Amino acid sequence: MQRWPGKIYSRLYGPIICQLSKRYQSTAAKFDSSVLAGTSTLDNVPITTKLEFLPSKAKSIIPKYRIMDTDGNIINKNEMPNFSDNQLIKIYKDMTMLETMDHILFQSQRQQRISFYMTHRGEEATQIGSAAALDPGDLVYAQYREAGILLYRGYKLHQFIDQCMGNARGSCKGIQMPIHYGSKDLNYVTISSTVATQMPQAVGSAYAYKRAANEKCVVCYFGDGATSEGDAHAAFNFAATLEVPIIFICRNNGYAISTPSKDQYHGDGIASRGTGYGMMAIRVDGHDLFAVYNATKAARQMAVNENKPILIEAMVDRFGPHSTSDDSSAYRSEEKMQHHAKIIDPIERVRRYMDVRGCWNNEKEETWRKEATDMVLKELEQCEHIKRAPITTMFDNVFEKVEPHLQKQMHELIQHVQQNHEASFLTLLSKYEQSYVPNK
Ligand SMILES: Cc1ncc(C[n+]2csc(CCOP(=O)(O)OP(=O)(O)O)c2C)c(N)n1
Ligand SMILES: [Mg+2]
Repeated sequence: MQRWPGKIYSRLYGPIICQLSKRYQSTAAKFDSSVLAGTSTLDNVPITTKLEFLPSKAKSIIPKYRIMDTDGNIINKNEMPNFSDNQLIKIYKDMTMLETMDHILFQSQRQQRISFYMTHRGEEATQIGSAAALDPGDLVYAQYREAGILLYRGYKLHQFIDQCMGNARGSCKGIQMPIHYGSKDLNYVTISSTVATQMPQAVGSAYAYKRAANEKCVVCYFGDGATSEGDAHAAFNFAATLEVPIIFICRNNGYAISTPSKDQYHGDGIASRGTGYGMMAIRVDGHDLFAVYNATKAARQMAVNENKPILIEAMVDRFGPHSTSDDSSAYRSEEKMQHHAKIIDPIERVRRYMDVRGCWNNEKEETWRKEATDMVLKELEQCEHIKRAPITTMFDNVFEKVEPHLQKQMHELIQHVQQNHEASFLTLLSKYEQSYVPNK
């Protein structure tokens, strides 16, 4: 039975549709009726006389796409990307450099040289594999556990360490917590660790890219935990309805800090949500460098050529704790995790493949590992000698200029500093550029 006779329907909705389509035309997002094929509308829903609810679970679990097994053997040679030896070596060096940097910076937090850190161990293939498939001009919005993309794009070791130390050379000048990297030159938006806020922002940028028709896309990384935030829903829905060139890459590592994914969702993970929003989706083995690369490459092509949002769910394991503030042994068996990690290690897998291919060997491995450690340790020591930005830096960049009420606060702060003569305070002050030496 048709609810609204055609005439009434068009009298009621005609002007609205007309206005909407005018608005669409005025914003470059031309209305295309084929977009709605497979989308239910008031007119096209078929009738059934059978009282039947859709099941809460799909009949089968979505498989994960993999082309390299855990021993580094290529199980589908037709799908193997065509990397040169040099490309592979660059990728492998970036994966292992990330591991080295993680190890040393994690330890340096324990030595109180930096205040906080998050490691990427276990997730290297998802990051470097996707980064390798993107164009350097594609805009990245990351969550916080994605330094591998910056490393692949050429962010320098001292830039990571300066930011973590919060020194005057760091991109945030000590105003942000460690690991909140950002680089305009490398098209990597500064991290905001308020979970999922990057997601709707990324869609906004993707809409701007669509309007600019610049043949680039936006790539938005997030964790499984982030998808429980309202912002994730807003982002997915706007991306699908506005048809924007964006790749959503979910790193599903099974935990949001200590909360396991069974407390985050009861459906088939994140990939299953694609269809609900009208987005293409794929689940990949996030420990398989080549599978992640292929999925991202294909997603990029669709995003850029067809203005489509694509969802990739990478199944990964976070080998270490959530951050230096976490003790993961409190909620999972570390023994089991480390045993599992040995089997699925994404770095070992690439290394085994390269050994067989003949472009890597034990000798090269030993030399490179030593070189990588020396490079990080040397930079760490040098970065430590750089002073912190003046304390008044905290008032910069809050507004376009330092507003009168902030100027007042700034003068009060300087006065306070100049009146404090305690020895421990003076030692602390000496670590800052322009220390506002106390008045005698
Ligand atoms: C809005 C908000 N709520 C809570 C937090 C605290 N928090 C920081 S990370 C995190 C877990 C996020 O988990 P997930 O998205 O799966 O990323 P993962 O750490 O596993 O990479 C939480 C709850 C936050 N930063 N922001
Ligand atoms: Mg997680």
